[in-house]
Amino acid sequence: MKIEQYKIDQHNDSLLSRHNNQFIFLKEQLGEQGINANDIIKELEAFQVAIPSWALGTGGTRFGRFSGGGEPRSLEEKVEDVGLLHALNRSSGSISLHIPWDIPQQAESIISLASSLDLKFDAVNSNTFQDQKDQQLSYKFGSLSHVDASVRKQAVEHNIEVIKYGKDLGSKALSIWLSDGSCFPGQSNFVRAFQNTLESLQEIYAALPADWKVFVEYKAYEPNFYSTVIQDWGSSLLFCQKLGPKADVLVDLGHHLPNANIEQIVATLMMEGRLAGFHFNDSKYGDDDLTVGSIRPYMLFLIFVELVEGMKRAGNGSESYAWMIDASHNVKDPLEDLLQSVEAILISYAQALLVDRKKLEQARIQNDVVSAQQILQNAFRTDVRPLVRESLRLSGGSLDPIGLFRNLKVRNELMNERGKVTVATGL
Ligand SMILES: [Mn+2]
Repeated sequence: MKIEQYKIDQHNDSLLSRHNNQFIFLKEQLGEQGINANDIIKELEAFQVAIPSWALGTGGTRFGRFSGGGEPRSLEEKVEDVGLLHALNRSSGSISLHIPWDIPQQAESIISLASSLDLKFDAVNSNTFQDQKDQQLSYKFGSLSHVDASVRKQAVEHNIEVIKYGKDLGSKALSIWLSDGSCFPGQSNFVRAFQNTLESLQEIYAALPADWKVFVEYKAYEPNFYSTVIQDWGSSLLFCQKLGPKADVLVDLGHHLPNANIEQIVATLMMEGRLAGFHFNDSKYGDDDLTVGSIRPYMLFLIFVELVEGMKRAGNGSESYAWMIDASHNVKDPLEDLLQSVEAILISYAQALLVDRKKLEQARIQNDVVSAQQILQNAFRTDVRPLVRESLRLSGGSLDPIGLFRNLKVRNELMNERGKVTVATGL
């Protein structure tokens, strides 16, 4: 299924006068504060968030999974789904593949399908957190850190194979999330596990093409419950520093211990020029993988305040980082959930762009704590949705992506095409 541009335009026409009123009102209000709405809209239009191939079907928990209908059954259908999202919001212009769940049989035909939908291939993800059918050695007790060199070798070779698939598709990065660790005290030698992992990563690093990067993602716990080899940003950064300039730290919002100050982590990594990008999601307790901005929107805003600051300091545009949604959908339509997540990201980004940085810096120098808080909260409490809608409209997207998704009965159409009982490959 493909959404025709005229359907988007027709829908926008029906919403346009209401939108214009709201947008013009906000533009004037911002103008009075010396903020040019058009500058912010330009930044929003440029912001692209990758969609992972594993987020297009219903997720699940260890207690079960309640599949919806019309889920993509193949890599082609996953690419088509991301195409639907991108047509609606013009902000989801790339797909991040997971190997071996999404091995492209013919790179050329997948590339041409993707480019017909205006999509690129983002970072490719390796998988050594589960065993595959016909796999020779098991990852039950680890992969890149394993005590047995032959298991490590197998895991290294898998990552190198993933790079090859990514190269064929035009990806520029390998993303590694390592589940290695231990469940019980005494089970693992921390230092040996670190050193084994470093050696394995060095071999993978050596296989990177010249213009590639490797993203090292950390996670505090789960599936291992006592220790994880790459458990926090510090160990991730340590690996990256030892590997070299092509390795950067990937931050996944849900991969921290409760109440971690993630915005400060972001600031530090950007100061060091070692932030690869972000996996967005939200959580209440652990790695809940909920819709972005659904639980802690103020935290997301504070993170964006640091991201904007870091980008400005480095002179980078948003395209210099890898932004991705890493969420799971247990009770929502996956595509509607992803549209909500992208909208939440754009809202937080827009709010962060409103922050008066000169005034904030002044308040800090004067130890004017009240003003500092007020400057941030004034931005956070501004309803920036008209700016986000205007940016979607100007780039050819829908003023109301979820409304149009429902109007066009996209899910019904997908169920007719693919069947009511389908299970997305991979999960
Ligand atoms: Mn992640």
